[in-house]
Amino acid sequence: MTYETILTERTDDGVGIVRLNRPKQLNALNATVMRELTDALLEFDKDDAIRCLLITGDDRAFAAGADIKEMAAASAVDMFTRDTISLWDRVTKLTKPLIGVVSGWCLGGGMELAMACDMLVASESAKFGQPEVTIGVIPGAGGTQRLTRAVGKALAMEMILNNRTLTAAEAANFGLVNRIYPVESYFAEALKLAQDIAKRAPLAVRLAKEAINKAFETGLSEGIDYERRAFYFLFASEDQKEGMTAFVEKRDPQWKGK
Ligand code: DAK
Repeated sequence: MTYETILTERTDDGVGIVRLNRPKQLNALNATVMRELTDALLEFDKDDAIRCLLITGDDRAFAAGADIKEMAAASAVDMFTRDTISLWDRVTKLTKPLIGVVSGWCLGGGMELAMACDMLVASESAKFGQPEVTIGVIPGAGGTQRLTRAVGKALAMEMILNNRTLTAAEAANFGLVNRIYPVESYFAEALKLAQDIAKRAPLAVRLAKEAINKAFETGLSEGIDYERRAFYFLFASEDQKEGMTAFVEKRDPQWKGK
């Protein structure tokens, strides 16, 4: 499959990589990027050989937001009927772990895309922000909700109402980012993390991701009930037998994803 605005790559050990590729526009998310990005991620998600997904941009920008030039003249009805951002609802339902790998600008819709990932690895140069009020709108792809859950009300207010940006170190302190590395090595380190996750039992990883995400949608006892049922369900898998037998026999498990 060839794309116009993204590049895709796969490693032999189960990692699917999607790279935003509009460097001159700081990877601004136009309708084509949104469609191609979603298609590529969904394609990897249903490929049994792929166990973990990475989405990245380049050193200068993960993405500087939705494409302002494309949106500038749109009417409310245009925005409503195009509704390109709702494609992301599908991104948030991917079954495999999705790691966002961020360097440079990560703004507006770019930040919302990053927050839709399961984990974030950043370079020391990453800068996170929701600058929509500076161009007369508000975040529209989950920013007011996901950022507030991630960093709390006070900081979310400051970022969204007054364009306060976060450095990579601040984002890590607030729990938005898992790991920070120098610009020279952040991608290689993110890839190592993805390769490690790709070695884990696939069904267990999938159900663990689902259960963690439930924590954002349910009350505690409902979430714990969901977790317990998923835990019991895994005893119906060949991988649970293999994993526990391998432990007892002191060897590495061979996962089948069954
Ligand atoms: N859109 C289009 N082009 C952009 C862009 C953007 N978001 N950001 C940068 N570019 C382009 C610039 O126009 C410039 O292109 P040329 O003029 O050279 O052709 C090129 O990228 C390089 O940018 P600069 O020359 O500005 O580079 P600087 O280093 O000086 O500044 C910057 C970097 C990131 C501070 C600056 O580019 C900037 O402020 N960019 C805009 C950031 C921003 O406001 N982002 C938020 C966009 S609003 C929706 C839900 C959500 C959304 C949309 C719809 N629905 C539910 C439907 C999301 C909205 C947003 O994200």
